[in-house]
Amino acid sequence: MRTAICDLFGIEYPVIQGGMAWLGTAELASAVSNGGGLGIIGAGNAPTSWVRDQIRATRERTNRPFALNIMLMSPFVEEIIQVVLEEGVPIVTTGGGNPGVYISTFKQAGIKVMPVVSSVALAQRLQRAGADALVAEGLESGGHVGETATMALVPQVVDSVTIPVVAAGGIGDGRGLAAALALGAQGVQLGTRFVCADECVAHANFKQKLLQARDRATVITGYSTGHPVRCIENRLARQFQALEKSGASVEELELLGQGKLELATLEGDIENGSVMAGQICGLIKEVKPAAVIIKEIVDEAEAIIARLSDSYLGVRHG
Ligand code: TUI
Repeated sequence: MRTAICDLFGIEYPVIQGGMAWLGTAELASAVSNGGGLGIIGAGNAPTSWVRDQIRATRERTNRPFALNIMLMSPFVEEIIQVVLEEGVPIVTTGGGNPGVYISTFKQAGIKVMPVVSSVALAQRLQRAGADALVAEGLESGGHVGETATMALVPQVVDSVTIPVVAAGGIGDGRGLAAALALGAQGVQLGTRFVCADECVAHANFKQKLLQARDRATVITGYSTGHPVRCIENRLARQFQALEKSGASVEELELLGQGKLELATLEGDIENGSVMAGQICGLIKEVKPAAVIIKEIVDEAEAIIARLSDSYLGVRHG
């Protein structure tokens, strides 16, 4: 299964790992890249020293292409860009904001840029600014979310630009990949599914929480802060929602959220921490190696596409 995204990034399969804060480490990114996908180190709010170490550790574990995700709400964005340039990171993805002003810096250094967008307007602006590809992320995804669902967003972004588009949000298996290709995307990005990879450093409690989750396990909190976040409903989410309902200030809400992602992902406090996860969490039944996750997604999508190509679909469904 080759698409324009495979050619653009020099990868085998059009399967990309979301650049998750705390969880997109060298272990996971290199495992995904070694499995034929594109692994992404998630810079999140981490300081530059951590980011530099992860880039070097990824290089020690793989000689295949990998990317770094820059979370644009981080206080360290400018310094992280310097690290990207110094370390010669081949591909950058961005999230949580408009990376327009930084794109020419990356392009001049020969770095490929794939911003995450949740609207047609930003997609068009970033194509004009020189982006090589885009991730169109629907509100089914975990963490920071936009307002449009993947099924509606992807074809509209695809129609509005000429560069390749990767679909994200609500994709957890080969059916999602086949559907994304049907919508005109050239690949998929999955975050939540890769949390339950063997190589992901998420605490066992965090992985277990996702394995137990069902279709309606997640909620969106933080609409009133301007940074809505999808996470598993737990004590923290309910506390956050109650505080929002009472008309709490953005400062108060942000204070409650501080440090809570690390608390859940690494310390394993899945009641008082922020268990960011997408709506596909109910699809995840097993923790397995990243390479197996990728292979199964690709094999399943290929089988579906072959079946859908059958001249009379009814024969298989009788
Ligand atoms: O970035 C994400 N997902 C994230 S970032 C994150 S870290 C975090 N930690 C604590 C609180 C909040 C976040 C967790 N999950 N996804 C990519 C994404 N980016 N989705 C939507 C956007 C986006 C939003 C606004 C992209 C651009 C944008 O631009 C606004 C503008 O200026 O037009």
